[in-house]
Amino acid sequence: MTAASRALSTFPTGDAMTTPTASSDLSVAFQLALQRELHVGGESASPQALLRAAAHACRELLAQRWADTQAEDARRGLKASVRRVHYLSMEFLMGRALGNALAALGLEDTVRGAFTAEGHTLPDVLEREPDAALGNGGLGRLAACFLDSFAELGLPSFGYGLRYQYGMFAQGIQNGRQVEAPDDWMAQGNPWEVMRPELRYLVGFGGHVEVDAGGARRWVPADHLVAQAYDFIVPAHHTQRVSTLRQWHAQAEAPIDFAAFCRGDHHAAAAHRVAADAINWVLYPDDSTEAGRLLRLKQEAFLVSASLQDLIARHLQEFGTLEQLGRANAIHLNDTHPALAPAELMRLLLDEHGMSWDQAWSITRQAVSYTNHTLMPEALETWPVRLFEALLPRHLEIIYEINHRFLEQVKQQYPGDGELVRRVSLIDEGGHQGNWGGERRVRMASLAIVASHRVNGVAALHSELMVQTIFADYARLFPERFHNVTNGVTPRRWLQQANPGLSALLDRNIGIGWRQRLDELGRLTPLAADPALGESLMAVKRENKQRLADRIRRDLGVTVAVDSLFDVQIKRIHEYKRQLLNVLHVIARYQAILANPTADWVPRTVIISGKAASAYVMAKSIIQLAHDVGRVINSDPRVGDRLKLVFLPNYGVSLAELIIPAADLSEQISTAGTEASGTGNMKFALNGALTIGTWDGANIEMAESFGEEHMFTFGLRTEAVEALKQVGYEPRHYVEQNPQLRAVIEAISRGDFSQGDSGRYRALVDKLLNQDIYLLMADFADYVKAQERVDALFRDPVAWARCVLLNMAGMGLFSSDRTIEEYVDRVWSAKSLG
Ligand code: 4GP
Repeated sequence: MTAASRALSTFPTGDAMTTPTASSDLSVAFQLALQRELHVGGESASPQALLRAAAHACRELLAQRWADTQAEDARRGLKASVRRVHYLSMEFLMGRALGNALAALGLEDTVRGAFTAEGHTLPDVLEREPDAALGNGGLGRLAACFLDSFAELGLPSFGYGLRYQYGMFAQGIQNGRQVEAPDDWMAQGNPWEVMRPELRYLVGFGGHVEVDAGGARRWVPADHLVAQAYDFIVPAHHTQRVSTLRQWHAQAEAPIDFAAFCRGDHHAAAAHRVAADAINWVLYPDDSTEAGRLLRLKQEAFLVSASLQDLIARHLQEFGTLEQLGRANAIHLNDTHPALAPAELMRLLLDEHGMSWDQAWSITRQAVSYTNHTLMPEALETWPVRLFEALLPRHLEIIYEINHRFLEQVKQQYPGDGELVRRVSLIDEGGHQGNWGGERRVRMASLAIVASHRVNGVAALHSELMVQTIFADYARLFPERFHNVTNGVTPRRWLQQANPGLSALLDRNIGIGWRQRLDELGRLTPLAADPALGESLMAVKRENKQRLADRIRRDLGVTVAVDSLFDVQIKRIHEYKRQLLNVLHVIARYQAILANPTADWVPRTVIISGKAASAYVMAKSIIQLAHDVGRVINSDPRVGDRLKLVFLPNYGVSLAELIIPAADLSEQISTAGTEASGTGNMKFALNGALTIGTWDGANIEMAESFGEEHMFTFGLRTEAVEALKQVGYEPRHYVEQNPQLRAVIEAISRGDFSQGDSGRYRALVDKLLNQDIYLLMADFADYVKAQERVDALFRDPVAWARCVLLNMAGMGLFSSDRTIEEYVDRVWSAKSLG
């Protein structure tokens, strides 16, 4: 039995639930909703009206499933071997919902027919739905995949997040430069969410701590906000179960100051309301200002407090007392953003529910677990003690007490090691100069580790490096706490929904079992050498490429050759992910084509997409360079179809759903040891792209699964990267030694791609020549060689298709269902509590 099928038999399946005749129910609900929409909106059914009608209709059906799921989970109570999981995340990158809901409910055909009757196609309507882009990148999308697997596996669970009014910014391009605009994704409302008027909690901020006669401490906040719950329901595809994303919306306790209003001071009357709204305005307020930092900490505290109050209320309702809270509930921190949770849980248990410290701490440690998603040191959040004093004074006291008790243990275990104590303390005592002017700060990752019973990384290499580097001291203190759970992606969205052509091909050749148990893709192995299957596979790929080519022509006015090799890199723009290395290769290829135009070039279309953080100057410069280089190459008649470089703006989930099925080559080229896992790498391989990649993140486990000989690996490995840095890395040396690389750098410096403006990329080139901390210069030559191997294989379509099939055959492991199974086993199960 596979992991996933075992899970399906362990967890509730929803079999006992009433099974509505979904199609006819939906049809009726849809017609009613449509009539309502038409009545409101005028005579003809616009795609938007159809979208709203279908969403409302699905929501009705899902609401019934939600109620059944909750009732089933509540009945199970403590008898369950699986605890209810509360997944706290500041980001959920959900994307569009309608396509997924229709597929899960089995209603695509019904709705397609209804839309056709109104004169519109299903894809046309689906296209109108805005992405719910309430996340930044990998960890937010992972959280969305997890909600899907929670539902599919029937895991009792809640995802908890914030209901941001504006998601990640909308990226526009002007003269090759990124410009940011608000992403007003709810401008037309959000037909999916269900407001829960009965679920409202007060969250305090500021104020002071009082001590009563008995010595008990109590927080008296200066202000309160009301947290209002909105639910988004995520359906399973093969059972009646659903999972829930509960998002908190902040409201002022008194929406207006009526006295001020009557005085005519409308500004003052609305001040509370504006302060409350700020919590929900945007994901990641710019933290370059004090006000921005304060708002971010407030958002984190708000998410944590509302979620834990909700959990406690539910637990009390089901169990009557709190003693078993830690055994019955897992509280998972998706990175450090919700790392205040242990302090808030302690506060609630101590101050609001009168528990002793020891009991509260034991419950907290049982409940809490934490995933780290990056080794980038700048991502390890710390907050000035000063901000805590102003905003969360009681939490700060609790953190001090946790720290005191923890450091006492450390001193006992390692007497006399003051350096260790300083390093592991939850408080950075400051004193050293740095970005923060040396002030005392709370280390959120340290709090998360000390308060958790499990800490995990997201791929084997990352988990290993995590305990060897950033968390080495803690791993020495608590070796049993650290584990690995390699990421996965949901095959529902990323194969079934994004690639119906390939899904149908798989159904015909290996049956439909893979849709529930992805490891059935292994059945492709013996079929991989079948040229007829290879041909059908490439025919599906060609259709997907055509769709993307049409989109590129529509959006960018660039015509790309469908039979060229589609070489794709889509992800956040970051120096460590090395989009720049990709662009350098494109320039080298361009120069080589010009030097040798009659050679037998494999035509290539290089496609890049991704957003740069608004304050990240170098990342924005890389975007501009990609545009400059693309403009020159794409309009050079000497090159023609042999090479194109396009940058698709406004990367997001739905754009990825279009691009990934069309890729031949997946670029996963981070410096070894920097990409925690990657999940795009998995989506590409699942959709029949080969990978050119470094020995980094989950690339390694993918290569091990389908054979390293079936991946184009290149570059220094982690130990070699470290060794090179140790001996003193000199990027210039590589440029001097390699005429091809020198020519590329010189062309950029001369202004060949910037209309002679030789200053435009001076900072970028200087950084490459003098620092190059991500070792692009060192890896360039090997990267170019790997690209030549790509060309060679692409020239042989039969061999290429065979390799693609073998890649897919090895991708069964990388389902988020398997990942969640492992979380249950290693992190969330009652068993993990010992
Ligand atoms: C990302 C990592 O960069 C990526 O490698 C990983 O696959 C993903 O998390 C999910 O684990 N990290 C972030 C972040 O998104 O904000 O640190």
